[in-house]
Amino acid sequence: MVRITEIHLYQLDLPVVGPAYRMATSELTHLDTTLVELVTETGLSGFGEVCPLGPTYQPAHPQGARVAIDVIAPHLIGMSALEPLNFSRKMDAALSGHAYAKAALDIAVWDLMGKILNLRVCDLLGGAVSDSVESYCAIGIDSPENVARQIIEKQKQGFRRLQLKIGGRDIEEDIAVARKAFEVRAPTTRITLDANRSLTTSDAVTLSQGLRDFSFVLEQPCDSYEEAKSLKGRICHPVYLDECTTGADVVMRSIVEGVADGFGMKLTRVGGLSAMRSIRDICHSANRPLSCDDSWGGDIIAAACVHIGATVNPALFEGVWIADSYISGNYDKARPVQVENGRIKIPGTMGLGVAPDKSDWKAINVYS
Ligand code: 0XW
Ligand code: MG
Repeated sequence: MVRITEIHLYQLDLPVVGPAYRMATSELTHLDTTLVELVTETGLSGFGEVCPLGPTYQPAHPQGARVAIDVIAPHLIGMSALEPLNFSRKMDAALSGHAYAKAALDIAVWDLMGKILNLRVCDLLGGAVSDSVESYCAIGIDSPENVARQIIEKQKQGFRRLQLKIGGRDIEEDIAVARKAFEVRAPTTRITLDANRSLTTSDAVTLSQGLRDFSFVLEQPCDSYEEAKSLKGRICHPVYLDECTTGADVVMRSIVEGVADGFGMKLTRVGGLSAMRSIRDICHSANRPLSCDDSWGGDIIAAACVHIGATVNPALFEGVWIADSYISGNYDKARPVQVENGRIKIPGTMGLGVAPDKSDWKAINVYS
């Protein structure tokens, strides 16, 4: 058995490169990420990360992640680095809930296990379908002209799936943006309109009926699961759930009740790679498309999304979104996790494949 003997907790500031990242519920210029490093008695390290997307995207915040990790970490010292299920059970026995904080530790144990066994995380999760994954691009709240200009540019860069942020304004403005977008969309481009929970059911119906001649996915139109459920039969577009899918139980319920046609999944929302593997298999069994994303963060969370995304059935895969283009620099300058021609290569040869330079990480605590 290889035991975990130390856990290091770090914080890093991630100012948004370029204009603010604008969604219906927030406009962000700066993010705060939390990183964990699990160290074994043999000196190997596994890394994990969680970076909430500001204080209003989800019920998660950076300070909360670090306090929750502070509660959990001491209970993990001495645990095997090769038993992610027992590792998760120990976390749940130490603190109820707080999946987003536990996710960083869960991702780190998968990274560590891969390094010990000399296997990539995607191989530990069942095997990759190819050596890279498709990415998609999110275009923030903006005018019809600016959105159209960005769509043309992103299509040239090789993106085949584009997510347009809507909401937080008059629904007729969203309809105008969408109409302009459909004018410049290439035939092979798939469009998702992502409201990030901001629409009323009335506005969601108005949007769908007003754009009934266009094909697109409507992602997380309203805040709650019940509001999404009430849209059944009243809108004419497929609905993907994102923010309200807090775990495999909600994913299963939304499939059985016919509420979700697919999912925009976030690893840290559901607890990390262990939970995401279960959700992947539920979606496979129910033939539901899903993306493998996270809210924000650097190479470590990006690599985790790529590794699980690489194992998803390509017929159901909606891509991996990463924040790389909004972050200055990479944790691993030799092997950055980046989008090229609309795709992201699976990093490295073992674990997550990221060897971070920790020189500018602020150490918060060491547990041993
Ligand atoms: C497009 N994302 C994956 C990036 C931001 O974190 C928001 C999120 C979404 O789909 O809501
Ligand atoms: Mg979304």
